[in-house]
Amino acid sequence: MNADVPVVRSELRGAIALVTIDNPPVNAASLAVRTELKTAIERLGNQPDVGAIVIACAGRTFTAGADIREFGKPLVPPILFETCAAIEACPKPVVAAVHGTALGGGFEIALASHARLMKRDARLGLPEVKIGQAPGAGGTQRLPRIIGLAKTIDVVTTGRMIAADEALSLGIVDQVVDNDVVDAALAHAQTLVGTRPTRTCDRQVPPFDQAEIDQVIKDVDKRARGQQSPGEAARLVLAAARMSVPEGVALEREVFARLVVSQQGQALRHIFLAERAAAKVDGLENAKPIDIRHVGVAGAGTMGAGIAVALADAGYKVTVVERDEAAVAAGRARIEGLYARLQKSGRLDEASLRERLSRVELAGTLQAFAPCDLVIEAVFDDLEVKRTLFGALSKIVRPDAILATNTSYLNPDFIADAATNPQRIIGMHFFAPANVMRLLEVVRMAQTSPDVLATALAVARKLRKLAIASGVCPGFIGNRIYAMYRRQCEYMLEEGAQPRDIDDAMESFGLPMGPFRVFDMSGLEIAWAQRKRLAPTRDPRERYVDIADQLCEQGHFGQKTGAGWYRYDNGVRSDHPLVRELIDKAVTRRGGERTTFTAEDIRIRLIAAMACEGAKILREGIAARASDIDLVFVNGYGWPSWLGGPMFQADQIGAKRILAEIEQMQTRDGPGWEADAVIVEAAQSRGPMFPAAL
Ligand code: 3H9
Repeated sequence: MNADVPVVRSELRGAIALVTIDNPPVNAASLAVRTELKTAIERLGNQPDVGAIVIACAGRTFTAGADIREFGKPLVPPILFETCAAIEACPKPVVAAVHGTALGGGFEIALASHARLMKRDARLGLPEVKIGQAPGAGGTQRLPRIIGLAKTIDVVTTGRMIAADEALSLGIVDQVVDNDVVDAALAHAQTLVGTRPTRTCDRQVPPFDQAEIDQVIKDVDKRARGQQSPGEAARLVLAAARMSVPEGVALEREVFARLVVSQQGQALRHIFLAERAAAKVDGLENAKPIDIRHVGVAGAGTMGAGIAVALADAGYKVTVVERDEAAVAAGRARIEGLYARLQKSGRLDEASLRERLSRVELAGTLQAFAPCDLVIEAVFDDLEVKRTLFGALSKIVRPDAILATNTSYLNPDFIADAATNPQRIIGMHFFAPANVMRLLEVVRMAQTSPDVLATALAVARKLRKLAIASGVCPGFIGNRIYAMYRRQCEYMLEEGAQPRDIDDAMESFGLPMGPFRVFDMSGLEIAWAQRKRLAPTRDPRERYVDIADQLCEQGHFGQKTGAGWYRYDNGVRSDHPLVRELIDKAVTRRGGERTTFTAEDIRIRLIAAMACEGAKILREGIAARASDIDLVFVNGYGWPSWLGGPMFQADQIGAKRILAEIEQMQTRDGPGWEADAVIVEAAQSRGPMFPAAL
């Protein structure tokens, strides 16, 4: 933004001053906005020919709140609460005209105004917790004076959006408007000329039941699972019951200042900005996405069924093909089962269920794919099976129809090779359960055309998935890094750690489940099959731990067989004596020396392993940015967003310590553990290895 161009303009419409914030793209309350808005309100409030004021925003939305890019830098006054205080104190009535979304500080500007009008399709919200903050410009103090403590706690701790009908019924807005909201606000302001402004801070918090509120706050802490900001926000709301607005706002500022520099605050802002960055994929400047309406899914196993449901949920017509009648029937049952579960959980009503199911047809012949614009294969992960399928599909679908492979480990270039016109082939790597998991790795192959890549990204958006563009390599971004994480987990067993030590360490760090619990939940047999497949090509110098193979040989396939890395009796997990025995033998074979690992040793070693591979992935151009890797782990591997992802965490530990770990891996664990130059250089310069998206 050019510093000389004003971002707030005002004009007189008769006795009403219209103040318009114009700070694209989302009218964030930057320093210039805060300053100019405060100055305009103070000036107009004292201008004799002004009877009332309307605050509106230009462009697509009302203000989206404080400018996130200013966070973490020294705050330059006026800070937003001062601008809000000037609005509330204005001697002339101030009316907010909300369109688009009024979020965070944007909603707080509206709350400080004396009246609020909103467009029917507009939404309000205090989503600060999602970026690791609590509202800091009066939101936790003014909103409870309008809607009470319990409802405000819900709004500030979930960060959910409030639609117009709800806002009206809760008394947050004075009017919901179908036509031009600025015209309506000007008319409303006219009716207020000469009246005394009604200030929210003069209102009392409605009566409440202290025991009920205490319980609500306990529930918030439990649901937050380690994230600080929801609890902080809830406690600020509670303060509104015993403090004046200025006192409560002073407390808000203290909390805000603490959270903004906290590691969680930085991590969550990094993730927010990382998502925006991930949407910008190089090489698509002139690409034209193809219109996709009808999508085929080859294979109706767990993955195929989940993909079909995700597509039907997004409104696509879906054709699912299985090899014979029995497989078609099983596929149909699987898809109906997924929907039945959704219905049982109350997330889908009968009418929507019927509507979605009506979009899905199943067939026993590949010819059924003929009218499809895109076919996604989710058949058995075997190169020849997939090549045969792509060869056959090339003859059935239109020459411009896109073919996507959902392979996790095979080289998609070899699959593309079997099709005519490989420019239209792409990888779409879904994560199970495919109708739930947000991550979609979109794999750009050597010959994939930009239009096809742009189309896959557009489909991902329609599926409400987070698409991360990946290049071709074994395991793509996520599974390739995860494999190195897994290897270090197993190496630590061979050095004397128990699965529980490693799980406890990673769970106390913040992961919802430690690695060995995850392995048991997913099942051990797929990785076993993969290891057997790769055995002939494995580098003999590579350190290899065979405990998992031995477990599989003894039928330990994880939770579903009652035993894996742990024993499971009626859902109760306990250590398994066989696992201990295999670990003891492995330690003895390695010389008998046992290492005692602290939780910190384990955490740092595993993050170093991920950083080591992540740096290589970046060097090879498989991932465009380190923040894309973080997004993969947050959206596909259960990392809570408040940890910011493994690359972010590696920099929190620091390059020097990470390098020291990797150097040990290199001498101890054989090839594959060399530190990339970016890590070595960062350790020397004490700079970051992976600059965050902040
Ligand atoms: C707050 O208000 C604290 C206060 O209580 C107290 C203060 C003292 N700042 O998402 P999009 C950028 S905390 C700076 O793709 P959409 C975004 O990075 C704030 N920039 O568009 C992107 O930039 P680029 C509470 C922001 O239409 C561009 O705008 N508010 C901000 O899909 C377009 O964004 C929030 O947490 C910002 N606040 O969605 C709201 N917001 O083009 C966060 C966006 O360079 N924002 N940008 O990549 C959102 O939820 C969505 O952006 C919004 C638009 C719904 C507004």
